[in-house]
Amino acid sequence: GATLAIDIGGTKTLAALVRGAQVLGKTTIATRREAGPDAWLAAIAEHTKSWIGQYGRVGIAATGFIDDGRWSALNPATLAIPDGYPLVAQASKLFGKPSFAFNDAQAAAWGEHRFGAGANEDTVFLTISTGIGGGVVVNGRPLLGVAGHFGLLRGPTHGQSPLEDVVSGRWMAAEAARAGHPAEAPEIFRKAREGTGWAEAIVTQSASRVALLCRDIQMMFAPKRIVIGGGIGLAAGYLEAIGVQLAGLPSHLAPRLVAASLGPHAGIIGAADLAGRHR
Ligand code: BMX
Repeated sequence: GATLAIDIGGTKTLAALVRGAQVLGKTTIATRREAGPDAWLAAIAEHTKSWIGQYGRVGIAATGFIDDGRWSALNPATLAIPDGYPLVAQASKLFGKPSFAFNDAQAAAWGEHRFGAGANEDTVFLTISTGIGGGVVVNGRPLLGVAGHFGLLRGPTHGQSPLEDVVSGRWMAAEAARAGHPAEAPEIFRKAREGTGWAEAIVTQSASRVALLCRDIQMMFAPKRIVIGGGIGLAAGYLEAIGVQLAGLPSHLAPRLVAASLGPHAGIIGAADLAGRHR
C-alpha cells in the first residue's frame, strides 16, 4: 500500500503519496515559521485531503530532533519547534493511521542509501538548505537520535555559532545584505555564476566550510560516498565549489562527493520506507 509521506523543513513542507521509491502525487506547502506545529499539521491535512483512503500509514521526515515520537528544535533558528511536541501522537490522531517520525536528514540518508546515490553502501548524507542536516547509514542501518546532526557542530573558527549558521541559505542571504546587496540564495548563485565578486565570495566561503566538514566526516566514518542534497547543496556550481577545496587531498582522506539522486524526494522516500519497516 501507499504511505502519506511528509517532509517538514524550515522553509517548506513537501507532502506526497509514496509507494516504494515511487512518488504518486505531491504538494508543496510553505512552512509558516511563526504558526507552530498544530498549524503546520493542519495545513498538511488540508492539502492532502484528496488522498484520504489511499494510504495506510504516515511517515514524517522533520527538521529537528525526534525522540520517542516527540519533536524538538536543536537550532530554533532553523525552525522554532516547541520542546517535546507530540508529533507522532498528533499525526496519528489527525490522519487516523499509524504514524512514524524521523529526522529529515536521517530519513533522506536512508532514502539515498536504499534507492539513490548511496547505492546500498555506507553513506553519509548532507543536506545544505535552511540549516545543514546530516544522516549516517553504516552496515545497512541508519544512526538515529542526535547522531549525524553535523549542522550543530561548533568549530573553533566560528565561535559560538553552530556550523549551519555560517553556511546555510539563511547565512548566505544575511551575508549578501551585509555586503550591501540584499538577495536570497537563488539570486546569489545566479550572480556568482555570472562572475560577480561579492556573490562568488559568499558561495566560496560557504562551500569551503562544507569541504572541511566533509574531510572530517571522512575520518569519522570513511563512508563510500557523501551524498549532497538540499536547495543550496544542489544549486548549480555548489558541489563543484566544494570539490575545488578538496582537490589535492591524498586519496585515503578524500571524500567521494555525489549529488543526491532522489533530489528533493529523498526525505519522503526514506521516511516512507522506514515507516513501512515498523509494520
Ligand atoms: C538543523 C536541525 C536538524 C535538521 C537540519 C536541516 C532543527 C530545527 N533542525 O540542523 O535537525 O536536520 O537543520 O534542516 O534543529 P532543514 O530544515 O534545513 O532541512
